[in-house]
Amino acid sequence: MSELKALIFDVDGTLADTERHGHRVAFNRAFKDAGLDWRWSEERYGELLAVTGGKERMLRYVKESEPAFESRPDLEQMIAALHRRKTEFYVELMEQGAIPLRPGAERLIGEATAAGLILAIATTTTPANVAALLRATLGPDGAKFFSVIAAGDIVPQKKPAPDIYDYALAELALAPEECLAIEDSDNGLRSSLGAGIKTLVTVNGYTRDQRFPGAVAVIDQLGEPDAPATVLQGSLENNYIDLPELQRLHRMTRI
Ligand code: XBP
Ligand code: MG
Repeated sequence: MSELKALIFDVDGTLADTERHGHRVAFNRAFKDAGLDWRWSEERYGELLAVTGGKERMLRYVKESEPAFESRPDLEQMIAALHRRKTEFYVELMEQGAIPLRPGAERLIGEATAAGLILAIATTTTPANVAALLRATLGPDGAKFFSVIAAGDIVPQKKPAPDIYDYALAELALAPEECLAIEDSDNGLRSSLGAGIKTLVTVNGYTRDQRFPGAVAVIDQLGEPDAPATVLQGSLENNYIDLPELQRLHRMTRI
């Protein structure tokens, strides 16, 4: 049994609840800014989250809901331009402090760092978005907590493919058995398990009803001593996630 050496965090939905009031709002602002009458409601966005990656999500939306745009010869450039603008709006929202970290995230980052664990990020979102969130929530050099930030288009295939976790493992020079991933979605879990990494799932409003076969546990939040987590699958010894709990989950459970 390998010792736990690194925690690999997903970002969207895991470190922070960024989708509903962050990414979705930024997409809608970019659409409006470009003179498009596309508008993604909270409910529609929940369906579109089945597709990871902002550009890929917009393409799916065009296919499903705006077929007139599908035949445009410049569709790819149009989507790329919308996505650049969306990233600007998203970074702006983060700079305004629109989205806090989820309960327990900052405490766990501090505890793990103090104990000498390596921290990394494996996310589908654009690197600028991660940087802006970490700056806004953990301070101007919030990124310093993470030895590796694997994000966005650096790999051929986004989650649920394992590529981004494989990339993070290679950068960390660690074996999957030495790591534990923290994810919030079925696509994220498939990605981390695909890379052979044991995974704890913390659900949110968009992912609560998904299924998580193979997760070491599923909880509603990392929790705090005075704000206990609810266990949805598996069991915890404590009622919030701290380092001993993560080490126990990593030791006890097989994929
Ligand atoms: C996050 C995503 C991303 C964000 C938008 O998934 O799917 O597409 O919604 O980011 P995960 P971009 O949490 O599984 O990594 O628009 O920058 O792609
Ligand atoms: Mg996620």
